Amino acid sequence: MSEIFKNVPKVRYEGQNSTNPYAFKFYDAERIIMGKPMKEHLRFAMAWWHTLCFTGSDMFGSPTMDKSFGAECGTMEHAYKKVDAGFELMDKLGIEYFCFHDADIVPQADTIAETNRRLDEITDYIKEKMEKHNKKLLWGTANLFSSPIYMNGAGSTNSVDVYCRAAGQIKKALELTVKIGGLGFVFWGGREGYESLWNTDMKFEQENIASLMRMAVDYGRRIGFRGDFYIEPKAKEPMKHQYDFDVATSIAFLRRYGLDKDFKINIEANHATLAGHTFQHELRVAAINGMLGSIDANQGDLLLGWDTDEFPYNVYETTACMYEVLKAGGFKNGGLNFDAKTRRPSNTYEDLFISFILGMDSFALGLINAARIIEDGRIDAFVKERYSSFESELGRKIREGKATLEELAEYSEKAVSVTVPDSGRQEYLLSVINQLMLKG
Ligand code: XUL
Ligand code: CO
Repeated sequence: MSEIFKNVPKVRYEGQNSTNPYAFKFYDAERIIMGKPMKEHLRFAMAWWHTLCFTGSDMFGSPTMDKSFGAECGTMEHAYKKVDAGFELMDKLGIEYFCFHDADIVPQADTIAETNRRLDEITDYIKEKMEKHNKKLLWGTANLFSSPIYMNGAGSTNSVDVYCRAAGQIKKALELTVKIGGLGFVFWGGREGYESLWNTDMKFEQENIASLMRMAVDYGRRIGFRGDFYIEPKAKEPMKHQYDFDVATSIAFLRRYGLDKDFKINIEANHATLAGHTFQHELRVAAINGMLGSIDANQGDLLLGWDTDEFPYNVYETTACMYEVLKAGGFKNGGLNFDAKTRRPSNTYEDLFISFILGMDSFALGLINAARIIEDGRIDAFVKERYSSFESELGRKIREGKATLEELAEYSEKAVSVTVPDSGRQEYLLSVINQLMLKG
């Protein structure tokens, strides 16, 4: 099979002083950090859609990138070429996982039967390549947002026919995920929301979404899917308001409908900022609820109110992210999926590789920094000390849920005086983080 990215060599770790654009400066796959190789902490994944399908078109302009890989777009030959390109890219970058939507991997046919046949055919080929190249599927998903039939949503649609079509697509995507040993299955509710409450029955729609997820879990478990289901929260875009607004909202939804044992959360950095949260906030909310599943690694632009899906370069953000991941005990089935695309004017294959190198190095640095912050211990010690007044007998009683309001009031009345709590010392802590992250 002929090489597609001829100008790009195998990318290797060369260290911080390398000036080779096709080398990792920080990502050293086998380097041990807190007892585990970097690659096992980070579990990088390639997103099929942005990497192999996205051609740079936007609301105002046509494609700027060639993703034909030498075949005519919209043909099965093209679908095969995308597989070849994807595996070459993963090999050259040392990426072991990938993620896909059903619609990413084959052109849609006129009938469902033919589309499904094409999906079977291409996943035979993908499976063969996975075995040969030692790659794994981090998660699969069904695209329930691009087709016009989903304009009012999939699980939240007002049309029972559309709802059944969505069910059929989920069924097939689950079967494909199981066929190639996927570790996860994502629900991103791109159209599960509303444009106007004046035409919307919110309760009805949310119950239907939950039923669809319940049916997916039942079927998935029946056909041998042992991985995690994920909700990927997003506040808005394309809909004005999306039901899976943020991590807290999604967890409340999962618990309300009894789905929280099968689902975890797939947190995307840019979605966090669209919800008005930091990435770290979303990770923390998931972690403290035991729901931190997987991550869509990208970065938004805070000056823009939409989903720019940039390759991450903000090392403060990647450090905070990896700190949360390490503190939560690392990934189990999840990983870091680059749900990221090169900017429209960065339109060459070379830009594509360099973008991945940027993202992988940024997360490698984040991991190194996070481990250093944990090993240094000052931050953790400070936080522990900050709450130490609750180590008293009364404090412990409160934490164990054994105290009453009356006894606390009585204690308070007897206490000599209540003083202002100790300083939060935020600036000091930030200077510790700078000191650990940025060596002069
Ligand atoms: C859209 C988005 C999706 C999901 C999968 O913002 O993040 O690509 O990750 O459907
Ligand atoms: Co995403």
